[in-house]
Amino acid sequence: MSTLFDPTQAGDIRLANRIAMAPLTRNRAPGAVPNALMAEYYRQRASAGLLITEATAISPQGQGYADVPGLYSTEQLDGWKKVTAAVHQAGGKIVTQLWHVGRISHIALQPGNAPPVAPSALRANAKTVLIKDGVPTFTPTSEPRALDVGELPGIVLDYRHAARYAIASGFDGVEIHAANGYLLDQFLKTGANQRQDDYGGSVRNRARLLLEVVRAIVDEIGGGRTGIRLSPVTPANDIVDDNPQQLFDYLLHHLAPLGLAYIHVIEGATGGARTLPDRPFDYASLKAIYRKAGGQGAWMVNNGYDKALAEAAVAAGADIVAFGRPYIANPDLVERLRRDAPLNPPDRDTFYGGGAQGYTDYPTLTG
Ligand code: 8OZ
Repeated sequence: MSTLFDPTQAGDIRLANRIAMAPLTRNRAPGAVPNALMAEYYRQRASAGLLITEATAISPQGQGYADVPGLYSTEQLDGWKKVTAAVHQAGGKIVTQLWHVGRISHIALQPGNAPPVAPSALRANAKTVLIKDGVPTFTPTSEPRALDVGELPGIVLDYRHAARYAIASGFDGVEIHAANGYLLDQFLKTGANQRQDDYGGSVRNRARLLLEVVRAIVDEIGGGRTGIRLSPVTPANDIVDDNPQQLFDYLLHHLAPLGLAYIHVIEGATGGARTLPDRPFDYASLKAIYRKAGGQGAWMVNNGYDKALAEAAVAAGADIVAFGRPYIANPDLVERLRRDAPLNPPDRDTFYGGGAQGYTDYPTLTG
C-alpha cells in the first residue's frame, strides 16, 4: 500500500512524495514581480512532492490584492525564473497557480482605477488586502461591472498567454485557480452568475468559461502539465451555488477527457470546517464520476489535513494531499511528518505582506 512518502505521478510531473504545498497568498511581490526573497522561500520548501505557488495574476485586471505576483510581463517571467531555478536545483517540482480574481478586487488595484469585472454586477460581501504605509489592511471589495460577452475570449487568451509564460519561466506546469469565489468560480455558481447569455443559467452555460480556459491551456502546454483547483462548497469570498453536486458532477465529467495532471479539491470551507451542515457534498461520488468518465489525473485533496487524516486519505485512494497553513511555518514539513516531529506554530501577523520575518526565517529540524 502506498504511503504519503512514496513517489507518485501527476500527468507529466514526477513527485518524490505525495505531499503538496498548497497555494498560499503571502503578498511579498511589490510591483507584482517575483523576487529573490520569494525564490528563497520556495527553495526552502522544495522537499514537498509538489510546490504550488501562491495565486498569480494572469493580467492586471485579474489582480485583486496588494503585492501579489503576476505572470503577464517579461519582467515577471524573468522573476519567476529565479524561483523555478532555485526549486529545481533543490530537487523539487513546482507549478504556478493561474488566477483571475473577478469581483474580488478593489478599484485601487485595477488598471485606471476601473471597477473589477464579474459575470454579473453583484458586489461580494468580502474583503481584499490593501497595504497602507506597509500595514496590510482588510478592505471591502469594490462594486464590479458585468463582463460583456465580447470580452470573454480575451480573458481566455490571457490564461493561455500566462500558461505559455509559465513554461517559459521553467515551471513544471500550471494549476488553474477555479476555487474560492474568484472569477471562474463566480461564473460557475448561481450566487454570482445571473447572466442570461451562453455563459449563465444552465450548468452547461455556467461551466462554459472554465472549460474554454482549460481547453485553451491544454492546447497550449498539454494536459499532462495542467492541474485545476476546485472548491465545490466553500463560502470563501461570499460564493454559493444552488446545487453544487450537480454542477461539479457535470464539470468533472467534462474535465475527464482532457488528460489533466491533477484535480485539486478543497473539501468544505477553505481554511475552515471540512464539513458544512448547510452545504453537504459527496466528494467520493465526484471522484467516481471523474474516474468513470476516463479521468486519470492524480486526485489531490486539501483542507485541514494532519498526518493521520492524510494517511487515511491516501489509504482510501487519494493520490496527493496538499498542506497549506502548516507549510507557512514548516519548510521541512515532509521530514517533520515522516518523523512525527512537532510543528512550528505560524505567526498570523506576518501572513500577508512584509519581508523575511515570518516568511523565510522559520527553523528546520536541523537548524
Ligand atoms: C488568502 C488571502 C488572499 C488570497 C485564495 C488566493 O483563497 C487566495 C487568497 C487567500 O485562494
